Amino acid sequence: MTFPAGFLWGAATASYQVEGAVTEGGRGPSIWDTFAAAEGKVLGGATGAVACDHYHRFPEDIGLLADLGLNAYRFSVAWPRVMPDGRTTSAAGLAFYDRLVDELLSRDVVPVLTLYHWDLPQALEDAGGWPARDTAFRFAEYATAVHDALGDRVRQWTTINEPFCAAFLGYGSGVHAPGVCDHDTALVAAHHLLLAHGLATRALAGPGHEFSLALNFAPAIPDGSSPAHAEAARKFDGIHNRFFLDPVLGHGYPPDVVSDVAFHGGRFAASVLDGDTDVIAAPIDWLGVNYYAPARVTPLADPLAPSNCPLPGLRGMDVLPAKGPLTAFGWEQAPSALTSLLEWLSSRSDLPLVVAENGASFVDRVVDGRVFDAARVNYFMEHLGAVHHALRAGVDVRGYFAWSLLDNFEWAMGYTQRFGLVHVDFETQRRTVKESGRFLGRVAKANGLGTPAEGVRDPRA
Ligand code: IFM
Repeated sequence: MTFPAGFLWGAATASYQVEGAVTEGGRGPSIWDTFAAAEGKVLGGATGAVACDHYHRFPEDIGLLADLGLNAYRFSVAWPRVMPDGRTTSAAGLAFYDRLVDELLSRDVVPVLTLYHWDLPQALEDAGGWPARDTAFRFAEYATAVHDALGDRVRQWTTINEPFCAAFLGYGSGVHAPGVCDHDTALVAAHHLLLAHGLATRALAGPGHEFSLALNFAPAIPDGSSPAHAEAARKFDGIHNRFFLDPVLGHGYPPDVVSDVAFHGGRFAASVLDGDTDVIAAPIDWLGVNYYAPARVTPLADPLAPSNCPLPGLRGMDVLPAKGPLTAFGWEQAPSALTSLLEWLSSRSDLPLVVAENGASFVDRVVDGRVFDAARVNYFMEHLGAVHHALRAGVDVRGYFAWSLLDNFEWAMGYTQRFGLVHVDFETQRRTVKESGRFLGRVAKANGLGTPAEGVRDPRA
């Protein structure tokens, strides 16, 4: 497999999952600090208070990434570190990211900065959170503050990571912070997250920078070939994928999905004000594609029957248990669905695509100072193969980011799911590079670190 010159080969993390140091440098509390502190919300009562201690150990971590041969690091900025109360900028908070970016550049690693990966300042949640329209405007101010501080060195910007999870898991099923269980509220939150993306993209747009957002896609695979199966797939795909993608591509909310969700009480429709969909369609430069697994769907006899899948408006269909081989999380390994996803996205828009997250949790053991995670090596081999298939079919893929650089705080699952290229012993904070990290680094070094072909933009420039 050869990949295009200039391809971004990276690994990703998110602030709350790795940084720790939740009270240092004046950082304010986030919704995840509050949620994790509440009993029974996170497995084993785990929190991100220490996590990977990346706040103090980032030079070592960036050194590991660079030494592997990767050329890009996708990280997120903690809004409550930069604005402890959600509104007032903290110089100490920004200074941390200043040091982080300088460290990356000194190691020739491209910084790919995500502005929001779920750690909303608690003060803004107290003021209404994402269901409040004002939060979108506060986000644009926060984005501007970060951009003013780092825009001279950071070229690649992602506004929001996986608005699906922030809205539907945070305010719908309640398994993520802030733990609200109300589908109507979740739909309004989703709209405000997309609005926040558009407002920030408009506010920051300018020469020399590239903007994106990262959506998590779950391709719907019908478990049969009847029209009812196709309809089940339409419903799942609609609320999981197109509800977020279509407005960003400038098509507005998909009418079939809007009619599916209408029975929730109509607060969603009322929250979409004139001009909002134009804001959400602010031009971006590439789309971040987060892919882990497809969903196998089957119709129910009664099209109005409740679904076993807790998403707004989903009725008349169920999601079936994943088919093997599975990851430790129980997620299906289906690399070919990644190829079809990339091809489908490319058929819908000319935007360049970056696989912004892809990876798997497995049970890893350190033996004699090494981690032979053969299952994860195989996972990366197959999924890179899938990306390569898409490239050969003419899809414009510009990069691949493994989730994650480090084993880390896996949200409601605490520290029980290890996704890292680097093993972290959470007792000692000792890092051990896994075989999969070496594998990915070897592929990166053998590919795409050269000068882009004529006419191809160098994402690192
Ligand atoms: O850990 C998460 C990440 O924060 C967002 N995407 C999926 C990953 C694995 O669950």
